[in-house]
Amino acid sequence: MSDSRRLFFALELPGDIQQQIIQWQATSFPADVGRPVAAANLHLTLAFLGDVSADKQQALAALAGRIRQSGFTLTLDDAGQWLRSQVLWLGTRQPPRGLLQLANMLRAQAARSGCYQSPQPFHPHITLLRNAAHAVPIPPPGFSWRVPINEFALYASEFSRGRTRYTQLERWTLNEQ
Ligand code: 3AM
Repeated sequence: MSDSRRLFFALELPGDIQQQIIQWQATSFPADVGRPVAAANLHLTLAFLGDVSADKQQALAALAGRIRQSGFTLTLDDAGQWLRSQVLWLGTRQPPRGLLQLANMLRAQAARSGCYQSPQPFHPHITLLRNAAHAVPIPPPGFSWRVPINEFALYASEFSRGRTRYTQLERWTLNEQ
């Protein structure tokens, strides 16, 4: 039996923001536009690791634990659609430096540990709808959620009985001490 799991590093969103995002999504798009991501699964991916063995998971977690940087505020004030990946997303017009620094560090650590990293630049986003194959009008963002980010986490992605579930495995606080 394989001991590898599909892993990724991501930012978790506070529960109240998750609920507000779901509400905005439900009132802004027709129900048949795509498959909504469940509130508890809303996250911002920092680095996708792919299928990772238990040993490599431990090594990557140890590296992540050595990251020293401050928290930051994420302002969610943008939304869009990528037809190629059929994703409708929420994002930020101005990614804070801390977010880019954290994602770059985790992606570099993953690459050095042998996890394939896409050559595509990092586009911070929160996926709201999947299988959104047809272009839909995106209402002008009548929102601007400011989300304080003080930690990041390692997640496992599991697919069973037709559902994807993300399980938080470990988390780290962002502070420079
Ligand atoms: O929810 P988002 O889109 O931010 O798209 C997948 C999801 O991110 C992404 O990893 C997150 C957790 O599943 N993902 C899945 N396969 C991927 C791949 N081969 C991938 N990202 C990059 N390369």
